[in-house]
Amino acid sequence: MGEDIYQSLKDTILKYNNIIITTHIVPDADGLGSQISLCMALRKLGKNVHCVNEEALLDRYEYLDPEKTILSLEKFLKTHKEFKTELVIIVDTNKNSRTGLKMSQFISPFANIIYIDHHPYDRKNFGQHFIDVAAAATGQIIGSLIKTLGIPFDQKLALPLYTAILIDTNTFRYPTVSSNTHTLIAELLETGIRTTKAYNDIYGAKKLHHMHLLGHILKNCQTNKDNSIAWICINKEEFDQYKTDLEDTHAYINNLLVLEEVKIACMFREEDKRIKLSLRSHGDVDVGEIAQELGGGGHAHSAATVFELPPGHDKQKIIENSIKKIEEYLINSKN
Ligand SMILES: [Mn+2]
Repeated sequence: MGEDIYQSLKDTILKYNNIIITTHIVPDADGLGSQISLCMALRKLGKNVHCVNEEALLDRYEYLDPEKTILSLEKFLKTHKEFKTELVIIVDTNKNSRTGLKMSQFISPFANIIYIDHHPYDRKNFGQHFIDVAAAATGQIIGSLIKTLGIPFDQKLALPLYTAILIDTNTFRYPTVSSNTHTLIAELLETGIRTTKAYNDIYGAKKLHHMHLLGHILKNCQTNKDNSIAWICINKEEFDQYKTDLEDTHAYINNLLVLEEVKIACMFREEDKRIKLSLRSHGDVDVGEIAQELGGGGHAHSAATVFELPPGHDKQKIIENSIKKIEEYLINSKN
């Protein structure tokens, strides 16, 4: 994505005053950091901006949002009845439906909706979509946009973006990390944010139940015959039993990539009436392609798909079938 696209993104945004920024459901630090930083930046330009999400911000992310930019949809509708939305910006996803059931219904009627994202996109409706698949994180795109808007970084703008990139690159270890990523990181660090604190605030603030569930899940990790595929599963009952939440388990899958022979890491996570399959690789096997074959999508190193789970459906069968298909993909890609 060239500079001209940042310019047209800037031109688009500057046309409107009343703006809502949202992101995908169960948002990670990339979605949240991107919307928080963009919101604070646009407020510096005098825009009337709010971040509105399907759910309220989890306590553990509050430090990224010093101006309390994020409101749940429910709260927003109660407290901003008169807000005349002119533009909706959706970050870190390219599908309206991913913003959540209530949120996508709320957004759909608005005339001006744009997407800022780094996930591969099939280019239908292109024009409203500002996609840079080369960016390591949506936070990197937002950083470039803020620079294009001519707004200098300060610590409040920098910390959410730094954290977004940290999380989405699994601490700078994915193939999407480029010199552009590090150039931006250098500019963010020049504001004085501290790397150790930023790291510990996001990775080092887990609760004991997070550790216990992780131990339980990793203990039951399985691999196929030649150890090229490793997978873990989290059932709904386990979330309740360990008093943890979906979002807290995002990074569990990364632990599988330390296995010596592993090419593809999989995590099957039971959500409300569905199973989310997340896929990771070191980048040499394109898990985005596998996810696409299974009805989802994503990057070469990080992708996902979702299986609906009608009542009485066999979870184990979904897992077995998926592993079989992934194995077939690996065999075929060798030929
Ligand atoms: Mn992202």
